[in-house]
Amino acid sequence: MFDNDFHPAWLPDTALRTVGSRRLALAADAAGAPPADAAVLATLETELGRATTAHGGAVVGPDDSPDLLLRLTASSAPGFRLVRHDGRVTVTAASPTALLHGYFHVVRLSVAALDAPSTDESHAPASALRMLDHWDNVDVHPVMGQVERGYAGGSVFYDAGRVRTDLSRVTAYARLLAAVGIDRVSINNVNVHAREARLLTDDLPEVARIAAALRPYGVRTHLSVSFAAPTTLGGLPTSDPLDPAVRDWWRAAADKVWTAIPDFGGFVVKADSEGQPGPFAHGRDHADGANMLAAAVAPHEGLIHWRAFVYNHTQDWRDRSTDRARAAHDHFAPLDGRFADNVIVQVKHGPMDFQVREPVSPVLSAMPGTRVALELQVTQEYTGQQRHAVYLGPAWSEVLRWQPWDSSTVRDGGTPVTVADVASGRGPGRRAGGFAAVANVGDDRFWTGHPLAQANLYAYGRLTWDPTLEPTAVLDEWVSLTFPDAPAELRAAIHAILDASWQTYELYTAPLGVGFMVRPGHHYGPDVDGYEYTPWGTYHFADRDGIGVDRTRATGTGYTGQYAAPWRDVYESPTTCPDELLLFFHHVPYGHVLHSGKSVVQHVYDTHFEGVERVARMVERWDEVAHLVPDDVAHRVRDRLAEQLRSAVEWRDQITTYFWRKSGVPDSNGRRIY
Ligand code: GCV
Repeated sequence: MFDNDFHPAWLPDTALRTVGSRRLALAADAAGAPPADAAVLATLETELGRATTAHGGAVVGPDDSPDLLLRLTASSAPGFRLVRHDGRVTVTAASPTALLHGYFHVVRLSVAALDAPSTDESHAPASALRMLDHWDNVDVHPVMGQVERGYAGGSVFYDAGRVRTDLSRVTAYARLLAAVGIDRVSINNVNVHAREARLLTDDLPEVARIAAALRPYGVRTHLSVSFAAPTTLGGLPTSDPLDPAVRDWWRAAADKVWTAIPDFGGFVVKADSEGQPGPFAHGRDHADGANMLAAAVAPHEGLIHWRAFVYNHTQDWRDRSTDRARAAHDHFAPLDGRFADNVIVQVKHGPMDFQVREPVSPVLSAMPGTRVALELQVTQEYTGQQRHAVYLGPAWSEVLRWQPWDSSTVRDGGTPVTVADVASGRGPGRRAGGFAAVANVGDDRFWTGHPLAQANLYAYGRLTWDPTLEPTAVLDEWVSLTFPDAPAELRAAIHAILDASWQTYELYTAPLGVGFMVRPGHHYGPDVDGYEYTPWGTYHFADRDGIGVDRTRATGTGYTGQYAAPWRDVYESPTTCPDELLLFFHHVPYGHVLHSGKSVVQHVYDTHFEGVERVARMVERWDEVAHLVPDDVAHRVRDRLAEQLRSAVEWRDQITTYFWRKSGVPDSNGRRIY
């Protein structure tokens, strides 16, 4: 159901109160600007009018003593500059989109931006590329529904097999994204089914309509394409990337796309992965495939986001030598240096698949001669599906701050290189690949199903703009904007519920980095052996004596060898491996003693009981403050928390029972296990 009476998320009119009560001015000449720039300048005018009309301020001329002046300047600097002097704030930027980001920065800081002491600050994003990938299908897919791994209703773009007639909500979405600095959106599923493939050709005018709805807020459109399109859409006998006719087909297809959408961003490709076509079928490698597409889009300065999520999904579970965790590195690291400059290899943050706890993917540090993007998952596929309150900011922050090398690998300024630096082009190697993430919105009234899941989308934007931000401070920003008059007790309760919610989820689900243990297919709720005898390569190898995957060089799959020092050695030994990743790297007896001093099995019992207790406290905290938010928010959150508690109990009972039955080791605290 399409609810056009949607929640304002972090931009309710009350969030504009401070800015809107002032004298605001825009100094920019739209005459002669390219259409995309002119569209954003028109938006800025609209935004200033909207804020001042609602809150009693005025839009004035640049020379009429405005309190806030937004000025477009000629400069090559990215981002925007904010100067506060003599009680006036001037924001300057070289592009209308950066100026818009600067305006929303002032909205976010409110009084702190307008009424503080004099300052002169420059604000630029860590990377120029901050993208959201929608896994939206045009048609409702018989198994995956309209949005693959979508937990917020239908698509904001499509309905009943076509692009929506009314795209006003897409523009409202772009506004929310602009307020957190996201400026690229890929609008269809990376699993490109027949209906969606046609977006590239027959339905291009419809894609142009979506691009027109996103453009006013400076958001550029990208498309996922099928590598087999020359055959399936073009009728060619092959899609071999080295075939001249295939190259011509893609060149012509790209020309048409950019004719229809001059500011189009580029293509996203999932190739040779989970049944999607790719270069392997033609005896070519992924550099051959990506570079062929790169050549087609290069005349338009387009980008190819080529996903590194390539592994064997038809593995024999009996075969313990094949390790899915190794696959991306095995396929891509040897290709380093061969990708064209406009190819970005997009790498999931962990080697498996967005589990609640994984080590950081070794691919991110293995390709210094390649533009590499970090891929996160905002949609909560494996983290409670937006029925559980799980704030992912802290999880992403850990990944962004992780240092793939020892402290001798430094960036300018001498600080050790982090994953965020690698994605931002500040690591060893060449240019930035930036950030991408799977989106979590749908046509739900609250955008995200669970109203508190809005905070994840907000945090993705803010943390990829500035990866050094503290996730709890980002959450605080979200609360201030979303609930502008939040009393201290509401703010405290939301922090109490969300700050450590990622760790809470980890406590009651798969332990110590072992991953999965979810119900196959939909991936919700516990099913400890659900994936154990399947072809998907996601095993925990529990037997009567122990559990975990031996990924060591000494006796296991050798995966630890894909890391640079010091991690290759830290992970190699159970003595130095961090507890939270122990079962990812090692098969250990149930009695193995963790750094915490507890045995593995007792840790499993204790964490699962504690996890449920924590969720019970989350429910209580919400009940105490629910009267402080609008009724619809109060009820939706209450319903979701009730489901989270039910589900956490189920997880606890299945996991503790499983470990008790396998190991025969009783809980030293004598709690009820079945
Ligand atoms: C779009 C996981 C998900 C799939 C998804 C895939 C991917 O396997 O379960 O639904 O497919 O990741 O990232 O391509």
